[in-house]
Amino acid sequence: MTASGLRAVIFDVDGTLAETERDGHRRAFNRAFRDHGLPYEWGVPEYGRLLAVTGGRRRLAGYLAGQGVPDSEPLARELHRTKTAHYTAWLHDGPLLARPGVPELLAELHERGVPVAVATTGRRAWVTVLLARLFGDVTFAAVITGDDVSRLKPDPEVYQLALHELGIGARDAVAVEDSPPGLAAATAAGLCCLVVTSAYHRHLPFPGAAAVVPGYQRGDMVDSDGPLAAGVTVDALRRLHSAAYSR
Ligand code: XBP
Ligand code: MG
Repeated sequence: MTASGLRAVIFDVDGTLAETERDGHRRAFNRAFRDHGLPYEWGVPEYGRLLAVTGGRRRLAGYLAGQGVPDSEPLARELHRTKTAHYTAWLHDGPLLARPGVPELLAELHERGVPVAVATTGRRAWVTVLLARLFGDVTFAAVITGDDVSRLKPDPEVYQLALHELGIGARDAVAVEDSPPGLAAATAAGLCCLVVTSAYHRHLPFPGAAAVVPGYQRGDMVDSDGPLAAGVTVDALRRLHSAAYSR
């Protein structure tokens, strides 16, 4: 069976569209701990390990349970509410940038008539703020967030919903992810997935990825003969997509 062509590109948000974890989410979690009078502070390497659990509230609940907090769910819920408020404020005013090459890629996808969508475990309250601030002139054909699913990545639900909203099949799209749980979610949904590694996930294995690159731009590429040698362009995504189905 051959692919029917590239009909959409579905992007993860954290780590993929912008480097948000270390200075955005992590600091917002730490401010929430302080606001609630708790003696916890997540350092940079420790937070990298905690990212194995997707979803801020689940991350908190697991951590609190590990600290011996009995019945950690209600406290995790409250902390997460505070964290989301801090993180949203940072998205409004903080030093937030898209990853280099992302605005150009989104513009090229628009010019070439390829719809774009978002599939993230993050909460809608801040996802919309981030998208408006960084990509205010981009129309996303679907934005699926952690509020829309009952199971977070690595479960494929968020990608299945995005495909449903786009009205296409898994073989019609490419997913772009930065992390192992994100890749697992995309491939479990049947998608061809390009991994553009982010700071926290640079040296991890990505089994099943169509390709793994450290950035979007030509200068980021290490394999000069690969399909992505000129950077992550629409043509490169099309080549990756058709190669995924011709093997
Ligand atoms: C990112 C996440 C998110 C953020 C926190 O995973 O796991 O949970 O760290 O956001 P991915 P919330 O990039 O794979 O979607 O606090 O809003 O959950
Ligand atoms: Mg991510």
